[in-house]
Amino acid sequence: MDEAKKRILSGIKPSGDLTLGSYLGAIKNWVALADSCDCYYCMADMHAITVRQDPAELRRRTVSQLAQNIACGLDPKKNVVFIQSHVPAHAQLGWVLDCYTMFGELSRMTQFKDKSAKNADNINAGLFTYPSLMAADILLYQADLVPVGEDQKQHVELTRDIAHRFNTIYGEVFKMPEPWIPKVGARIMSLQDPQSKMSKSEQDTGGCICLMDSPESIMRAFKRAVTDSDTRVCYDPDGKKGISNLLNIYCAAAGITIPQAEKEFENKGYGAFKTAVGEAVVEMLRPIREEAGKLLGDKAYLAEVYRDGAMRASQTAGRTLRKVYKKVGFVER
Ligand code: AQP
Repeated sequence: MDEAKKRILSGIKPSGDLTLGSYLGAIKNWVALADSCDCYYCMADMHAITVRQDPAELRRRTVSQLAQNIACGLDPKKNVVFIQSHVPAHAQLGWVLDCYTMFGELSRMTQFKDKSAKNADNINAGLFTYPSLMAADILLYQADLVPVGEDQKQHVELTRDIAHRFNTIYGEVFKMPEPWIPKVGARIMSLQDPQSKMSKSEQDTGGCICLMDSPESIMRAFKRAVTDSDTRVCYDPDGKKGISNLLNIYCAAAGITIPQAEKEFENKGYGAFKTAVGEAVVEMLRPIREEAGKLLGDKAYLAEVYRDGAMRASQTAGRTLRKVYKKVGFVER
């Protein structure tokens, strides 16, 4: 490893098929960091089971997520790409950190409150301690930066609090990580409910675009996107949430700024604008869908990638775990 390079850790849980939010908020930025940083990315299947999953679907989505990551440009030779459950150190450090995370801290997490409200019949302990497992994911790799969308910032802040608490007792064991939030695409909203985040576990609402969706279905979703009764295409995240979300998506897909997009659609009305956003997204996702489709036909290659990733991730993670076990007083085997 090049010592001068910053270390990155991030992950996505295969709780649904990857969305435009996963791409713009996370994967697109991971790809951009590959040359300048030392990167670790996981398919966070252990986090996914905090909500009930169909086992066959979870397996399918985990491998499909790997194929889509590679199709998005994430080179598994330059990056360590692995499946979280293949590296037992995540669960092992997760338990230790549970013992250094306070009940009150976990109770304040917005995601826990949201998910508990949505899964009232299954408010399990894993859903509650999700942030300490996420802290383990990050701290195992001594990450400097954690690229996340806005919604995950609170969890990275809690990771820092846990690391600080542990380091204060035992000395400098963990590197202090910083959240890295993209300037564009940090919060892509649902096309049907622009007050809520576009989420992969809510795919039957019509508000979600998946990376593997057909061009026809993408166009249909954009044409039906909720806007407002005005006709002006202008950025106003408080007053015009739907249009502002579409502008964010358009700018990310077309690689232009908000003022440039506003100028382009001056006096053009919502119909033309929605069609243009749909077309820009179709073109952005077309090569990803085609390449992922090809990769999914080569299961042996994908297995080779995740096995190699698990081996490389385990080496780094094992070093931190051994240090932690020693510090807390576990007897060496
Ligand atoms: N809509 C979004 N806009 C911007 N960034 C997003 N991310 C997710 N949705 C958006 C970012 O993608 C990364 C992976 O997220 P995750 O799968 O670990 O968790 P999540 O944020 O809970 O994702 P979902 O899609 O909302 O999953 P479900 O429906 O299962 O809860 C993170 O960096 C996240 O910020």
